[in-house]
Formats: sequence, C-alpha cells, structure tokens
Amino acid sequence: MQLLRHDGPLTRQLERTEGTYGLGQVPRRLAPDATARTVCGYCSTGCSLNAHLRDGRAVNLSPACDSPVNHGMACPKGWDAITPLASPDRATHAMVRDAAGAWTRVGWDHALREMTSRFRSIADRYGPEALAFLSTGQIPTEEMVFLGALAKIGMGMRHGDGNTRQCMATSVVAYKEAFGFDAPPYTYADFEESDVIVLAGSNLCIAHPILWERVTRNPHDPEIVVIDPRRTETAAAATRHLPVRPKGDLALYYAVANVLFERGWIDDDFVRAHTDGWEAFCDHVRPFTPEDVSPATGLSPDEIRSLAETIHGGRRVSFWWTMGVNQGHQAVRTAQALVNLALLTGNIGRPGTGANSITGQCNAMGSRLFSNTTSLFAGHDFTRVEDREKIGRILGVDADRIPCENSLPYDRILDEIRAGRIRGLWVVATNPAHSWIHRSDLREALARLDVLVVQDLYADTETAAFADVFLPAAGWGEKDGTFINSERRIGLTKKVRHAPGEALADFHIFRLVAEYWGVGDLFPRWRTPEDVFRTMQAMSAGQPCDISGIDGYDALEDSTGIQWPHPAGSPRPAAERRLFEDGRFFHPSGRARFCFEDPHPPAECPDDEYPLTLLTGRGSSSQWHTETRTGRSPVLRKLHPAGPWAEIHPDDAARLGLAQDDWVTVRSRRGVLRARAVVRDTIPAGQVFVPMHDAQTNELTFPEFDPLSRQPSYKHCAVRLER
Ligand SMILES: Nc1nc2c(c(=O)[nH]1)N[C@H]1C(S)=C(S)[C@@H](COP(=O)(O)OP(=O)(O)OC[C@H]3O[C@@H](n4cnc5c(=O)[nH]c(N)nc54)[C@H](O)[C@@H]3O)O[C@H]1N2
Ligand SMILES: Nc1nc2c(c(=O)[nH]1)N[C@H]1C(S)=C(S)[C@@H](COP(=O)(O)OP(=O)(O)OC[C@H]3O[C@@H](n4cnc5c(=O)[nH]c(N)nc54)[C@H](O)[C@@H]3O)O[C@H]1N2
Ligand code: SF4
Ligand SMILES: [Mo]
Repeated sequence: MQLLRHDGPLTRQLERTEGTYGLGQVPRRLAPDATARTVCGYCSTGCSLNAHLRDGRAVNLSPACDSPVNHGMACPKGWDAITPLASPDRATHAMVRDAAGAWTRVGWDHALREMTSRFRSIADRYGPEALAFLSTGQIPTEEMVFLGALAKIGMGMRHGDGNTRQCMATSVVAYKEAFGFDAPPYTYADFEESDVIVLAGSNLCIAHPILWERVTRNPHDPEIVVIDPRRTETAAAATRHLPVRPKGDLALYYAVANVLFERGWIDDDFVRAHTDGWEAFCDHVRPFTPEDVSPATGLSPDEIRSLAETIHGGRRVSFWWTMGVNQGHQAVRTAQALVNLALLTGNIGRPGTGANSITGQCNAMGSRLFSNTTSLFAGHDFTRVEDREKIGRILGVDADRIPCENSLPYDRILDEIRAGRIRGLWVVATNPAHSWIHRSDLREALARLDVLVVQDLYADTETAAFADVFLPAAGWGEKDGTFINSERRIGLTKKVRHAPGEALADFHIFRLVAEYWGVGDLFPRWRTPEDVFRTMQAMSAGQPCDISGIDGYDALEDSTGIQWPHPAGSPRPAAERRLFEDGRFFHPSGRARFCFEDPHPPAECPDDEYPLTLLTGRGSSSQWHTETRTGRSPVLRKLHPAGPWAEIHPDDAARLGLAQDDWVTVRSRRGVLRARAVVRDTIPAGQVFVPMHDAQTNELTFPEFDPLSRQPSYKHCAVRLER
C-alpha cells in the first residue's frame, strides 16, 4: 500500500520510519515481550504505568511501584487505558465530505491536498489571519511544539489557542502576576508533609484519585479543609468541609486575610523580605470582616475565623485549587487570594506548603509552556523582539516570521469566526462542540466556517460532525513523546502499540502538513520527537523552566521523570523538588506580588424564573470529559450511573414531587437537559450539580469569562427544574 504520492524528502523518510503503518511490527526501541515504562495519558497526576508487551504490542498495563508519583497505584482509567484504543470504532482512514455532505474515505495524499489547498485559498484571499487552530493539553509536548511552529511560523497563522483556556488559563495569569512566571511551586510529597491541607474547588477523590491517595499517606494527622459548595466525595473524607456559597470564595479568602492581619498572624519577616504590595493588600481586606462577608460566603463568622485559626496554627500549610476556583467570573483574583494567604503566612518554599494549582489534563503543563499559543515557546513573549530573535535563532528561522502579537483567546477566535474574519479552523485533540461553554454558540460558529479540519482518534465526536476534512490520529500509547505533569515533572510516554489502519501520530501528521504546505524545509532537523525535545531544551535555556540539563530521552528513561528546572551544569536532580526555597520569585525584583480586586456578583444569578444555581464538573473517576475514550470501555462504563444525572437537594426535589431516579428537566435560558434525579443533601438547597460528561450540559451554561484569563465560568448559571 502506498502511503503518499507526494514525493518530498519528509514523506519519503516518514515511509521509511513508519513503514506502511508498521502494523504488527515491534514498536521502536522495545523488545517484543518487553515491559515498557510510560506515563498515563489521562489526568495531570502523571502516573507511571508499566505497559506489558506481547509480540510487540501492549496487552496490559500496571502501575509502576518505584515511581515517586503514584507509588504503585493507578485509578480505573489508567488500568484500562488500552481498551478505548483497541475499540473497533477507531478512525482508521482520512475522510473528506462530498458535495452532498456525506463522508468519503480517502488516502492521506487526498486529505492533505484537500486541507492545504482549501486553507491556502482562504489565506490567499483573506490573509493568514483568516486561519486559526484550537489544540489541547492531551498530546505530547513535542507535538504541541510542532503544531505551534508549523501554524504560526510555517503557515503564517496569528491565532491559535487550546482547551487549556477552558481549564488552566486562570492559574497561568495568576502565577505570572504573582510570581513572575507560570510556575506551580510544589512537589507531590507536599501532600504528605503538610499539617494543614486546604483544598479549594477541588474534588481530588474523583478528579485526581491518586493525589488523594497521597493525602491519605500523610503521617502528620493533617487537618484537611475542603472548600466546595457540595459535600463531595473529597469533602466527605476530609476533616472539615466549608460549604461556601458558589462564587463566594473571593470574599471568604479576603476575610481570612483580614483576620490574619487583625490578629497579627502574618509572617512579617517573610512578607517584608520577599513580597511587594502587602500594605495595600492589608488596606484592601480591612472591610472584609467575617460578619460582613458571612452572607456572601454562606459561612458563619465563626467558621471563617476558625479557618484563619487553623491556617495560623499549622506549621506547614498547603493551599490547593482546581476548577472550582479557575472557572469563575473573577477566577484570577480568587486564585491569587489563595496565593496571598500562602505569602502572608510564609507558607511557600518549604516542605508541605505552597499555593498550588493542580492541573487537569496529562499535558496541560506542556501546553502552558510549549504550545506557542498564549506565550512564545518556553514561556517567552511574542511581543518582545529579543524573545523572537532568540527563538528564531534556535529554530533557524528569520525572527520576522514569528508573530509579534499575542493570539486572540478562544472566545475571541469564535467571535472572529462569527464575524467572518476567521474562515478556516484546525481542531486537534479537543471536542469543543461538547465541552465549550454554551456550546450552541460554538456550534453555530463552526457551521459558519468555510473549512473545518478535525484531527482525532474517533470520527464520531460532536466536533467531527461539523468537519470538512477528518484526519485520523494515533492516540496515547501509540506514539513517543513527553508529558509535563502537575508538579512540573517531565516523563516519557511511549509507543507500545500501533495505531489502527492508516492513523498516524499527530507528530507525523504535522510533518506531512508542513510538507504539503511547502514549508517542510523549515524543520529539517525535526525527524523524531526527540529532535524536537532537544530544540525545546535549547529554547528553555535561561528561562525559569530551563530543562537544558536533561540528557535527552535517555536521561528521562533512566529516571522516574525530571521536574523543571534542570539547567545545564546543575547537579543531578533529586526525585522531588519544589520552587522558591530561597525566597526568590521570578519578577525582576525577586519578590512576589499581592494582587487583588473587589468582588462582584456573576452576570447571571438565580431569580424568580430560574431560581437555582447550576454547578457542573466531573462526575466520577471513570469518566473523562466528553467520553470519547472512557465511553468505549465496558469496564469504566460499569463504574458510574448510566446516562446524565442531576444532584438535587431533598427540599428542592420535594417541592416538585421528585423522587430518586425520576427523570427531571434542567432548564436554563439557553437550553435543556434531561437527567435522572439523584436526590441527596450532598448539595445545598438552591443548587443543582450536573456532570460535564453529557453533551447537553453545555447547552445550559452561561458564557461568562474571567476578564483577565478569558477562562469560561462553567460553574455558575441560573436554572430551574421541571418534572
Ligand atoms: N475522572 C476524571 N478526572 C479528571 C477529569 C475528568 O474529566 N474525569 N478531568 C481532568 C481535568 S482536565 C481537570 S481540569 C480536573 C478538574 O478537577 P476538579 O476541579 O477537581 O473537578 P470539577 O468537578 O470540575 O470541580 C471541582 C469542584 O468545584 C466545585 N465548585 C463549583 N463551584 C465552586 C465555587 O464557586 N467555589 C468552590 N470552592 N468550589 C466550587 C464543584 O462542586 C466541584 O466539586 O480534573 C482532571 N481529572
Ligand atoms: N460544563 C462544563 N464544561 C467543561 C468543564 C466543566 O467543568 N464543566 N471543564 C472544562 C475543562 S477543565 C476541560 S479540560 C475541557 C475538556 O474538553 P475537551 O478537550 O473537548 O474534552 P476531551 O473529551 O478530553 O476531548 C479530547 C479529544 O481529543 C481526542 N484525542 C485524545 N487523544 C488524542 C491524540 O493523541 N491525538 C488526537 N488528534 N486526538 C486525541 C479525543 O478522542 C477527544 O475527542 O472541558 C471543559 N468543559
Ligand atoms: S490518576 Fe490520572 S494519571 Fe493516574 S492512572 Fe488515573 S487518570 Fe492516569
Ligand atoms: Mo481541564
């Protein structure tokens, strides 16, 4: 079978390295019956897994015991990660839509010509700004680098963003402003070394089960405070639950700071030596007394004071947050309010401390640093000429080819599509027609495009339904590369089986698109992911995320993953490291900054017509997002209730005469969801929780965004229930 008719040097080389898709061949570098260490491709915990090969393909997985990440543990998704890959409905061939709108199966040559010629005619007519891409936190960093370089330097695109906007943008901005760089400071050992653990808007038991296992290994009998409107699995297992009113966090953390100042419970020496802006912050929080904020937070003044006392009483206090904080209308300031508490009390840079944002996807951290979307490679700045020149030199391209402006954020890219100014879109490893906030807006935008290219493992996703060209991709386990986990650990993920049919690694798809676009020679040194890794190392030199000291993939293979930074010439890194041990932050002054702002209510609050607040989030540890992968595993499907469900307080259920398991309609001003009622007092009266895994959920959500991070506020809108 001939892979490609196009006869450039890259395609010829690709055929040599991949063969005719290499079906049945032994993956490179591995013996046919080897056990290969790899990193899980679902969540950002980054569990180390052993893939057990028979005749050259992985038949089973087990958690690695010697890993400092997971200590021999894995959650159901990790154990069963092969099943979705082996599913018979994997996409095996490229497809294009015919004039009648039906899919036609085509070869790569046809699909790539179709994609590049249609993109080219848009660029010729409207300029390259009329093309954009949306990518992901779920492919190896090397693939992100290739896409970022190809799209923005090779093809001249200006705009490209990723699903990390839906997820981590808030933490990125919060850290950049507070610390001077997007730098989560912790190492997972901190979960075991704290005597007080504050989990804000994080359902660790469900979303990061192995990190919760790390908490349970803590020998210091820690106080575990969960701040979440719902009594989640995590809250139920904690020592204290503070059922904050939705979006009451900002006022709450300011009130805690107020108490700390009032009582003189701040670490004066640390604050004076290592921070800027604390006096102004002290003035700012003065009006936020526990009494005043009690209604907005839904907590009693005593509960608020007691939280301050607990923080003061702890010697090693760690603050952790996830989407309950990041997805909000004032999310950046809320994340920074937690950072401020850590700074005020000197709880940073020591074991068991930190202001710690937990990431979501396996490689969200890779995307934040290397996808060339919101920042230029390795945390550089598109708008700085020195940065463009440095990156241009390393890539061997003229710095003038690198955009000198930042990309539009995701929601603005959609606005541009609606306005007809972006006409061609390339969607890689994300399913926004399900996951985007108020998804009907996005679906309407997708329908307006001249050309939509979707690159995925499966052709039946909600987003692929809108595509004109579909490119079949190899998934996790079917390609090599690196992921960066929540604690900044870079680990190798490996090809342990072959992708089905003609599906190719995203890496190779990008190389082919480069060649078909006529810019294959821009990246002559990038034949393998490891070549790109070497370039990433060079780009990172001198940055806070410097990884120039890692001796390529061999060093990663010989270790249990290496946390950044590891600059060239630095000593062999310890297994666990945290940042800021010397009290120096990344601002030029070396000091951290207090950042703050007055709280205000979300745009859509409950009223007479829609009297309930809708919260959304993860439903179970066996479901992953839009369920393209986990939905294909019979085992994982058995581990959660079938169909959409809505968690409803008994009082709200009684008012409607709803019983357990009854069908209920959840209606917002924008759409409806039919779900089974789960009636229980784990949710406060006046609130409803719906998992994000059903596509209808985002029919309901209200498109409000944090003004600084442009992250969607998925966890607040008004709904009503109907029988
Ligand atoms: N099983 C599974 N694990 C996953 C994922 C998955 O899809 N499935 N996805 C991964 C990804 S990408 C991410 S980003 C993480 C997300 O991990 P988490 O953020 O832990 O998960 P969520 O359920 O989205 O939200 C956490 C909690 O925020 C609460 N919350 C809602 N509003 C507020 C509020 O105003 N204040 C506070 N304090 N809390 C609030 C919700 O009740 C919810 O329990 O999970 C990762 N892990
Ligand atoms: N209501 C509500 N909505 C939410 C959230 C919420 O809490 N509430 N959370 C938001 C958050 S935090 C996130 S991160 C997003 C996630 O939203 P999405 O990114 O849309 O969700 P996924 O299902 O993970 O989509 C990943 C897609 O990539 C494909 N894929 C997987 N691996 C590969 C690969 O190697 N290559 C290629 N080409 N494709 C691959 C999968 O088949 C799937 O179609 O959802 C957001 N949406
Ligand atoms: S906790 Fe996360 S990284 Fe670990 S096995 Fe589960 S999904 Fe994979
Ligand atoms: Mo996420």
